[in-house]
Amino acid sequence: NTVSQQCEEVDLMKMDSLQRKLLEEMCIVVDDRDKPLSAKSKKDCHLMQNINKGLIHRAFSVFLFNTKGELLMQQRSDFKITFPGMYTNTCCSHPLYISPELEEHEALGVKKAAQRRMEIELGIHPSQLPLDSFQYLTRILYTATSDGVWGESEVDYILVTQKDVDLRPNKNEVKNHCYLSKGDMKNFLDNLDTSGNQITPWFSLIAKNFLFNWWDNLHNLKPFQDHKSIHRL
Ligand code: DMA
Ligand code: MN
Repeated sequence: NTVSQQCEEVDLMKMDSLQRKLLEEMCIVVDDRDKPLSAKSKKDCHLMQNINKGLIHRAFSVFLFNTKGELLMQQRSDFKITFPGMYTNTCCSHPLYISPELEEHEALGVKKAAQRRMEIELGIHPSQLPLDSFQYLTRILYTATSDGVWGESEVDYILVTQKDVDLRPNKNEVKNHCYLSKGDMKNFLDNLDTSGNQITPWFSLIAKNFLFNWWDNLHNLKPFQDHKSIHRL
C-alpha cells in the first residue's frame, strides 16, 4: 500500500501533519440512542461515505461563560480538516474509546474529554476546570457535511460552565477567540451575511434552538437538564 494509494481518496498529504495525526484517535461509535457500539478512528467517523451509511459517533460541545456572563467563542484554525476558519462555541471534540472517557455515570467520560480538550485547544489548566464545574444539559443528534468528503454525524453532549479562566490558545486548533455578551451574539448572528464570518452547523442549530434560553438562566440551569432526550436537529 503506497503513500500515493493511501492518499488518493482523501488527500491526506495536503493536510496539516498534526491534524492528520489526530485522525488516528479512536472515537466511540454509537447508535441513534447513544448506545456505544464499537471503536472507530476519527478518520472513519468523519468521512461522508461512512456517515451516509448511518455511522454516528459521540461528541461534546462546551459553552464556557465568564462571570460577566459572556460566552467564549473560538474561530477554528485553518488547519482543521472539518469546518476550518468557522466560528463556534468554546470547545468541541470527542470522548475517546478508552475506559475513563467511556464512563457514562453523570456523563463523567464526556466531562473528562472536555477537560482534556479545553487544555489542548485553549490552554486552560484542568485545575481551573474541575470535572464538577461542567454541567451536562442535554444531547443533540445532527448530521452536517463540511466539504462533501468530510462531515459530522454525532450525538453531541452539551456541557455548560461558568468560570473566569486563563487562556493560552493553541494556534494549530484556534485561529481567534473572543468573549461575546448576549447582545454581541445577537449582532454577530444577525450580521453573518455582511461580515463574511461563518459559523459551524452545530453552533447554528444550538443557537437557534437552545442557546438564548440557557443564557437567560445561567444561574439556574437545573431545569434545563434533560438527560433522557436526544434532540434530533
Ligand atoms: C467535534 O469537534 C465535535 C463537535 C461537537 C462538532 P472538532 O472537529 O473540533 O473535534 P476535534 O477538536 O477533536 O478536532
Ligand atoms: Mn465529530
